[in-house]
Formats: sequence, C-alpha cells, structure tokens
Amino acid sequence: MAPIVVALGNPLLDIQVDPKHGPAYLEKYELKSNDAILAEEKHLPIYDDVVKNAEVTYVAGGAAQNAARAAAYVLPAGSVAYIGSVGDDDLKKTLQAANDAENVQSAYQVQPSPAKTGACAVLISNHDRSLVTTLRAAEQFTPDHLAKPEIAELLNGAKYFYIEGYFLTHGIESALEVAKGASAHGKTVVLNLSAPFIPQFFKMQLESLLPHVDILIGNESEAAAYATAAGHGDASLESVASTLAAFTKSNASRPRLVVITQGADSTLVASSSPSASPANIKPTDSNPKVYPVPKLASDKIVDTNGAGDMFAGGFLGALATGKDIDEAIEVGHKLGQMCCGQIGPKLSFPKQTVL
Ligand code: 26A
Repeated sequence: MAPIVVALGNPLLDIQVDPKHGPAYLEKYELKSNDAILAEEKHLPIYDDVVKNAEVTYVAGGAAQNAARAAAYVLPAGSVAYIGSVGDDDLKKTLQAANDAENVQSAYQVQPSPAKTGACAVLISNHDRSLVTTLRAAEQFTPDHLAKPEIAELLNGAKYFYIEGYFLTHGIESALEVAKGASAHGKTVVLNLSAPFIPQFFKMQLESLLPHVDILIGNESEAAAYATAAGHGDASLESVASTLAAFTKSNASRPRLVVITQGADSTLVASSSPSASPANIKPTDSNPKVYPVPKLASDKIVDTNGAGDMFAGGFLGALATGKDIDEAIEVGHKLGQMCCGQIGPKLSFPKQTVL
C-alpha cells in the first residue's frame, strides 16, 4: 500500500536518563525541568556524561518520527512514511528498526561518515521532561532529497503531511516545498509548533509556512510563546488559538484548525470557519471547542516524554482513516495517555484498540 501519511522531521535517538539522576543533571547543566532546547556549547558534554555516569535507556525519538509511529498505530500497515536525515551508524539502525517494527517506512537521507545521527538527552523529574538535542546529521537535510524519484513518488501519493516545528530550525526551504506542493493539490498539511523556542526564535520561518498549513497543533506554552513573539503576550489561550486559525491561508477554501493541548487540562480546537469545518465542529459549538481530557491517575504516569507527539500522530492517523474531529481528538488523548505509561516516546504492544 502506498503511504497516505508522510512526516518530515529530525530523526533523533533519545537517551533517557534514569529519573533518579534527573534533578542533578538539570542543575549541573542549568536546564529547566520542562523544556526542549538545542544544546549550546556548555551542554555538549552531557551526552558522554550521562552514558558514563548514569543509567540510560535508548529509545527511538525525534518529534515527527514519534508522531509517525503513532499514526501507524491506528492505520493499516504501509500507510505511513517518515523523511529525515541520519548518519550511517548504529543510532540510525536503532531508529530504523523501531520504524520497521511499527510499520513506518524510513525514507531517510543518509549522510556519509563522519556525520552522526542526532541525539536527545531526556531528563525526567516528577512529571516534567527536559530535552537537550544535538541535531548532527539531522540538520544536514537538503531539499534535493525530496526530488529523488522514490521520495517524489511518496510525496505525490500521500494525502496528509506532518511537519514538526523543530524542522524549521534549519529546513524551512524543504518544509515550504512540501507544504506548498501539498496545499496546491488540496491535500492536508499539519504543522506542530513543537517547542516554545520555535515561535520565539523562528517566528519568521513559522509565519512563512503557516499560510500553507491546514491544521496547527501545539501546547499551551508554545501558544503563549507565539503570543508573546507576536506582541500579544497578555492574550488568553482561546484568543491565541483563534488568531492563529485566522492567519493568512493560501488555500482559503478550507478552514484552518488550531489544536492546543494543555497536558491534563482540556484540549482546545479553534477553527477559522466553523461552518465550513469538518463534521462535528458546528457553528453552534463554542469556538474554540473544548475537549476535556480523561483523568489519568498520577501513578499511571511513568514519564511524559513524547506524549504530545503521540497525541498528534494518533489524531492525524484517525483523521486519515476518515474519523471526524471529535473522534480524532479522542484517539489523540488515548495515545498521549498511553505514552505517559511508558519510558519515552512509546506506545503499548500488543496493540490496544483505540479507534
Ligand atoms: C531541533 N530539536 C530541538 C528537536 C527535538 C526533537 N525532535 C526534533 N528536533 N528536541 C527534542 N525532540 C524530540 O521530541 C520528542 C518528545 O516530544 C525528542 O527526540 C523526543 O522524542
């Protein structure tokens, strides 16, 4: 089967540090407890440090790659492909094996040695996670990869495109190519804000891509970071969601949806045009529409790393099977919560029924 969902992002291997060491490493490397950043010079020793001095677990990561595995969880085998740049090394083999096991086609651009696959140190403290990323080969992605016949064929065949905001740190040209091509053909483009530093420091790239985006996904701190960057720091979450929904759109015949998650609190869905939105966002609904999140007992939470990605991938996978927005949000909530019960960005196997 030709994939109907294609995701684009930075492939990373997550190095999850045993939670008992989390707080000490946060302090040592001057990190916030709930954040996602690119490693600065002072952070670079952390990768060797945790491997030498703490217990670590290696887990397949990279925000869009996690979402791709979540979409694959709810779709028939062969429905999902993932594009990103890796090195020719053991880290890549681990990522590819995880994708193979979960029916995601890895359409990697492989950089020659000595380029190494990117990595993300994950520090857990309570229910927070701090992510410190070194992109390495991931940021060597070049647009010519998209023109290779087998990749062009993938892009032509797919109906849903998922781009992580993190990719905009280096890959705006490729992201624009994918999104413009998709929206010109009436296909659905989904963008995830990914982290507060994306709207904060990459606002120009974000706003150049946004006109081609049909569904924007983010969480409360990312939405707040956008509001501040756009000069409305005091706006409510509801009004930020509506502002983003109303942002210029190249394909104006389709409304834009903005989905804002808030951890255990309700998810908001704003639409630029409720009357034209997919089923279940009705003109009579509040805009944004509010979706309560089922309760998850605190002792069921192992760690929250990847929960937002699994929400997004589950939501997208459900939409791609033809579910409406209400059902897709429900599937997203289920996969997000399932991920909270696992170490790292993982889902439970054997598969549970979530659709
Ligand atoms: C450019 N940056 C910072 C990143 C990331 C990232 N994925 C792509 N680019 N920083 C962290 N992640 C991934 O986010 C997942 C959790 O949402 C981590 O690899 C982790 O699996």
